[in-house]
Amino acid sequence: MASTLPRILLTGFDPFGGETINPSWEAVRALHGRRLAGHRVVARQLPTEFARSLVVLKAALREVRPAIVLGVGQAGGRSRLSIERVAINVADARISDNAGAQPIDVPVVADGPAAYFSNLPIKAMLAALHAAGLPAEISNTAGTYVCNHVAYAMAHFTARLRGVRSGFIHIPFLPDQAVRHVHAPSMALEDVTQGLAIALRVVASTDADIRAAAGTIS
Ligand code: PCA
Repeated sequence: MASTLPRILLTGFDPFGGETINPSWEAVRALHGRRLAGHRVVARQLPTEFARSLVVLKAALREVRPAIVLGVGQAGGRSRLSIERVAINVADARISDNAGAQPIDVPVVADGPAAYFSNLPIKAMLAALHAAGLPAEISNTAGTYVCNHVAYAMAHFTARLRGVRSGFIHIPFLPDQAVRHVHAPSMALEDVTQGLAIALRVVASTDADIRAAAGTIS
């Protein structure tokens, strides 16, 4: 790679669950090669498959050697850019993945810790998104499908690497997907892409989070 800037590994997924596109891949590929706060963005697509997603992730981590890792995934039905606080050590698939696998109550990493908190400045990211007029939220569950699996693995694989930080953002359907999902909220690709760039700029320019309430009562 020509650039000597520290790198951001930004991942999106291929389509799954009957969709023909995955907005996460559309958004992250739009940022591939971009320079953000002194970092170079490298976008990679992960398969929506429990087993192979981690193989591709591991290879990307080895190749890119990122300082920052941000996973992005589609969360149809969510209305906001959804910054994940935590990833848990369980796979419980409601639908088969793209390879036909449907793990039920299987740990992501045998003998791994129950969960990892994101070590990105999630409240500062949230504040920057809101300041830019983009709907965003802190989410306390990334689900139990391939996204949580990848978010957990990102944290686990990078936990031993000094200075490497990782996190995950779920995004809504795009408008043309929502045409086929009555009542499902959607967000324009330009807004998602801009939101990811804003969030990454915050991550790349600060270690410290801010103190601001963004929890839920239930
Ligand atoms: N969303 C799924 C997996 C791939 C994606 O984009 C999830 O939320 O688990």
